Amino acid sequence: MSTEHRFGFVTLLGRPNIGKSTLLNRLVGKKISITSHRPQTTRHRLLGIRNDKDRQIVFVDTPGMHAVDKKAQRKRINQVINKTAINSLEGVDLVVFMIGADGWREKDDVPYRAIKEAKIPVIVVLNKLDKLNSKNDVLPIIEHINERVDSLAVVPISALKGDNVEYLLDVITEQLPLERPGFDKDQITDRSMQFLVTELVREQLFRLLGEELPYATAVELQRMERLEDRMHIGADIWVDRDNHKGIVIGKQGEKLKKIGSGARKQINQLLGEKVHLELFVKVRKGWSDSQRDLSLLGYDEGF
Ligand SMILES: Nc1nc2c(ncn2[C@@H]2O[C@H](COP(=O)(O)OP(=O)(O)OP(=O)(O)O)[C@@H](O)[C@H]2O)c(=O)[nH]1
Ligand SMILES: [Mg+2]
Repeated sequence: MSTEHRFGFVTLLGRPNIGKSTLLNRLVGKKISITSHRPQTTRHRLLGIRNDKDRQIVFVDTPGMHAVDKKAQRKRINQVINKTAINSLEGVDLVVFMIGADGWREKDDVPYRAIKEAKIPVIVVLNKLDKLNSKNDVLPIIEHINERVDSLAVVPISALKGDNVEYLLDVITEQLPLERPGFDKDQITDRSMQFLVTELVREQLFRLLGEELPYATAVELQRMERLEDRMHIGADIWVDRDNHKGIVIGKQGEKLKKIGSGARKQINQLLGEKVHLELFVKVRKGWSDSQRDLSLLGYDEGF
């Protein structure tokens, strides 16, 4: 192993929906974190490991940090989500603070406060550069951010299209210590296939269900086993109320079929083989406020 090898931990932090998980997948080169057009898609801390010959960078995806109003605060899951994000700043070498390429929003104050308190070196990433009419529009924004945030660099990118992501990787690498890899070089995440499978089902719920319903759902894996030549997967979709069940299933089961086929495609890709997937909808009242249920779903690790 060359002595020039760099290794370190880098947390991705920012408000919900800014593109943290999209960037994580882009950096790792494989889809391991779910994404959707809705805020608060990510609920767990998840590691994505970028491996190259002379560097290993462990990226930490986090739930979007947000101000929780009094009503939402009552739900234990909302407290857990923000806390998970804050805890992900502990012991890392660097934080990538993500904001929009169109400039600072009030909502960026919440993650920024946590970053300042943590006293970790910061790189600011201005994401969704592709949404600007002209890339030059980002120049005054960079200037503004430079005045506002004490950071090592401000890097505009498009996580979705991949623009400038290789450059970002180089800027990050320079800041990491000269150290040998901390993980096997073929490892890309700390999460099990079982976990990733349940997340891919949850991704479809976030993409296909309307309004508040995705926030009232969770997914629990029931089985994942090879029978003859096929991987058979069974999972329960938890809903909070009786009337949610019918909505998730849809008229003549149409909605659930769509959720199932969307998830199956993604799982096929993840596992590199065709799987058999069965989904059941179960009413589990009050799960998002129950310590026991949240623990079962793994939402309280890292406390
Ligand atoms: N146009 C454009 N859209 C993007 C870009 N990056 C992410 N998105 C979109 O923004 C939405 C949110 O992306 P996510 O990666 O799920 O955002 P997140 O920050 O992980 O969100 P939470 O997990 O809810 O905190 C998705 O619809 C993405 O496709 C980008 O560079 N350009
Ligand atoms: Mg996310």
